Amino acid sequence: MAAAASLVTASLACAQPAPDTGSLGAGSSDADGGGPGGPEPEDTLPGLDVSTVLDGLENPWDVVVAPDGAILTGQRSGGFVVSRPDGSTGPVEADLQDLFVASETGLMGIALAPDFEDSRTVYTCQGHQGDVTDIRVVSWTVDPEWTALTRTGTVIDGLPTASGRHGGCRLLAMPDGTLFVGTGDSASPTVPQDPASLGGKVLHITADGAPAPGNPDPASPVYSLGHRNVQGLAVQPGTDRLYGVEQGTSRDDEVNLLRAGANYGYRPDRLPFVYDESVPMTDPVRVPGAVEAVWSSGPSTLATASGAFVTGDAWGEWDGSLVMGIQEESRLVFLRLAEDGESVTHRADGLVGEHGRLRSVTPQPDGSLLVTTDNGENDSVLRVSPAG
Ligand SMILES: [Ca+2]
Repeated sequence: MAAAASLVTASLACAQPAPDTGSLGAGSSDADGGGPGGPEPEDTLPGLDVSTVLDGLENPWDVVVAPDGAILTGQRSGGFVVSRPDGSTGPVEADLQDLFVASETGLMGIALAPDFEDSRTVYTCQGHQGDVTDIRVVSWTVDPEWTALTRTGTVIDGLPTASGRHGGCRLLAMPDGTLFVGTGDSASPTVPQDPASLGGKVLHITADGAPAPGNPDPASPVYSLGHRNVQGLAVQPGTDRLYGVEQGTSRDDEVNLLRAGANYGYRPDRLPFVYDESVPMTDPVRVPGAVEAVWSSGPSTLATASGAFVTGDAWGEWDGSLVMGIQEESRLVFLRLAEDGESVTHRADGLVGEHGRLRSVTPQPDGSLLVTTDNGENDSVLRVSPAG
C-alpha cells in the first residue's frame, strides 16, 4: 500500500477519541443500570504463547481460518491479506472500488460459508458508496490458490451509516447456512429502537438475504433490537446460546444472551434529534421489558470489540470460556459463564498491554486463537495458544 495512504489512515485512527466514549460525558443518575462490573480478574489463566501470522497491516478487522489452513484477514481501509497453506503470504485481489471507509466503518466482518470447501464462498460486511451510501453484506468466491476474491452478489444492504461511527459489523455463519449480522446504530438517536431500521440490531438471514426462519417478524431480518454497536457474536459450544458483545457509552460494555424478539434496551433519543449517550446501555424505564446484560463492565469501559468461545483441555479451567478482544484497555478478557448462561462467575485477563489494541478473536480447530491488533500501523494477526 502507498505510504501516504498509511499516514492518512494512521492519523485518522489517532484523531479518533477513545472509541465509543459518550460525547455527552458521564452518565446521568439514569445511567445506574447495568451490572456491577462483574467479577474481578483472577490470575488463573494458563500462560499464553504468541506468534505472528501476518504483520505490516493496517487495522485488520476480522480474521477467518479455512479448512485448508489458509488464514484470511481484511484491513478496514481496504485490502485482503492471506497466509496460505504453503506458508506464503500476500494480498488477495478483490474489487473494493465501492468501499466506504470512514471513522469506524470500512471492510469489517468476514465469514466463510459452512460449505466453503465446495462453494469457496466468503462473506464480508462492509461500507458501500455508490448510488447510496450504506453498510452491506457482500458475497465472494475465492480461488483455490487464494489469489483473488470474485464478488458474486449482495446478500443484504441498507444497513445505515452516517459518519461511519458505530458501523458494526460482525458476521456469524451458522452450520445451517444462515447468517447472523451484528450491526451498529450509526450514532443515530432513533435507530436502535426502530424496528424498520437494520441498524442497532442483530439480524438473522438466509444466504440470499431473506429473513431466516424463526425471526420474530417473519417478514423482517431483525432478530433482536435495542443495541448500540454489536461487535461480537458467538454461539456457546454444547448449547444453542447465542451471545452478543457490544461497546458501552461512557460505561457498561455488555455481553448479552441473545433471543429472538428481545430488546436490549439502548434508547438514545431522549433529546430531539440528539444522539444522547448519557442514557443507560440498558434502560428498563424507557424501554419496558429491556433485557439486562449477562455481564457489563460497570462504570469503566474496556472497549469490547469481539467475542468467541475457546475450547480445548490446554485452556484448563478456562476451557469453554468467552474471550473478548479489547481495544482501549489492550488485552484479552476471558469470562466463565454460569451453568444457566445468564451470568458470569469468573474473569481473567491476558496479554495485558502487550500488543496494544486488540480487535477480533477467532478460534482455530487446534484450540488456539487468531487475534487481530488494531493500532493503525504495524498491525498483526497473532496466533495465541495456551502454553502446554
Ligand atoms: Ca443493553
